[in-house]
Amino acid sequence: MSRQLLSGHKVEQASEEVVKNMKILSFIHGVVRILPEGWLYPGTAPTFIDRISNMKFRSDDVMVMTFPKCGTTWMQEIVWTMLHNPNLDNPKEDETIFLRSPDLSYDMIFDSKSLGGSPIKPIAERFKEIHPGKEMDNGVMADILEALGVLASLCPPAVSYIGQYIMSRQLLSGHKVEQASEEVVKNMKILSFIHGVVRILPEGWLYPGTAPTFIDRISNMKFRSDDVMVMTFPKCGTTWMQEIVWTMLHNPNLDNPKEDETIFLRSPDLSYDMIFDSKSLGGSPIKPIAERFKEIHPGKEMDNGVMADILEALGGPRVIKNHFPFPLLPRDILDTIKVVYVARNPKDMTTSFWNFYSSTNVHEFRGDIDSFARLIMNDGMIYCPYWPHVMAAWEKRHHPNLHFVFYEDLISDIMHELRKINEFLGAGLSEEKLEAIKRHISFSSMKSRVGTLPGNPFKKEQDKTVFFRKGIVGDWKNNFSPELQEEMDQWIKKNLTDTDLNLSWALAE
Ligand code: PPS
Repeated sequence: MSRQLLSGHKVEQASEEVVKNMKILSFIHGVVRILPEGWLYPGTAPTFIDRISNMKFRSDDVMVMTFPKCGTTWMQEIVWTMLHNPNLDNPKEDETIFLRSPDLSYDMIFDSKSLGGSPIKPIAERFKEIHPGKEMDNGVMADILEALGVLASLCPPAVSYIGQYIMSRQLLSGHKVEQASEEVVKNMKILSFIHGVVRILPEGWLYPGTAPTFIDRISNMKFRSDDVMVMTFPKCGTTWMQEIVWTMLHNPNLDNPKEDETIFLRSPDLSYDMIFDSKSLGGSPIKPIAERFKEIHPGKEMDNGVMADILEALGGPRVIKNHFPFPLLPRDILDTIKVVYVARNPKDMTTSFWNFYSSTNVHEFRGDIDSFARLIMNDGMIYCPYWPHVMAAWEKRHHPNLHFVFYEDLISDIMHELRKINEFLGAGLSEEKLEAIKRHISFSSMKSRVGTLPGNPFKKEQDKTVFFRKGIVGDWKNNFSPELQEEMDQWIKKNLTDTDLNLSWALAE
């Protein structure tokens, strides 16, 4: 096990010898070392340390900080008395100090499981008063502190270590993280996820093992009111829409020299870090990204992801790419930023996705399109499930800050769609400018700029068609067997039953 804390520290399991020598039997979740200093703590500590990193401290907080047995309780009583009991007549002085001056390092030690199912009695009672019925397994101190009037973390993550491995973890969004089964990983036939694969519940999103860190980081991000996010399930027209939005906002006269900069930097991808894991890609992210990161933070390690820093340094309005679905983003994100969601016929998405993953040097899928499509339908491919992704956006389509568009509509009447996007963004572009933009974002024009659009990093050999492959509607017909067409039609129908999303045009005639 190794894990990185929000503080940047590394977590390692303590050696068996260290644990044995310690001769303390109650650390049933193992013992960890936190590096580089080497702090030794019970196995649950990383959860609670990350929770502290997310806490909102107040300007009138006073912390008593000590190495154990150095006078903590004495100093707590001095400070509490001065601030809350100067006349020595506050009836609260009879309350246990555990509640008057709660301990940030309590939860890792008074682990409810190792102490027979419950924290120290007055603490358990206070916790139950605050949250009747809530489990105490995830720690109690954040809630107790919050109820004291100290604003605790936004929505703390919770990790349960069972034995030596992370078996389940809670994201700031409230989602649970589980390791994907060995069978799922084997069937996926992609070798590059060296940090394993996780499922994020309840929807069951399948992502590389580093994803939880980055999803939590997004939960803590400060979005700006002029941010525009392009959100899609992969291969549904993300890059096309990024180029449309970026051009409208930053290059309406088609004379911005920045148009020659790679789209990775002009429109950074929130879901990049989990995929372009620097370790699985030989030690460094895609070159221009690595270079930009080094400019921003000379000497800083890239192991912890690069995107948050690159985004932070970007001037506005930022055009942010993102493949994560709404349920994994901050719940109120549409109150702050604008989102353009692009959906595409899942049959064409599958065709594009399979072609891409069969021919890139990033994540090489070793299998035919039938097996790939079946993985998509059975939620066994990375980024799946597809439907909850689309439906979560579809349900929000009337929100004034969400623009929902189908790839197929972009293909069938691009001017009509450009006008709508122009209005949604408030870009105020003339018809003439939109006509010029239409030419600039055409498939052939974008393909000719493959060097700045995401062509190069993916190539196996010099091949422009890996990314800009066909750019048409209905290519599934050239790739699907009749059986696969039928299976996908049934899958589409089944998933749209009881919804008001009609994709009859996506079915076989
Ligand atoms: S990714 O990797 O998920 O960001 O890919 P994404 O950009 O979503 O999807 C790639 C597909 O979009 C097509 N594309 C376009 N189609 C029409 N017009 C333009 N300008 C355009 N730009 C990109 C691209 O060709 C991929 O689809 P397929 O079907 O594979 O050709």
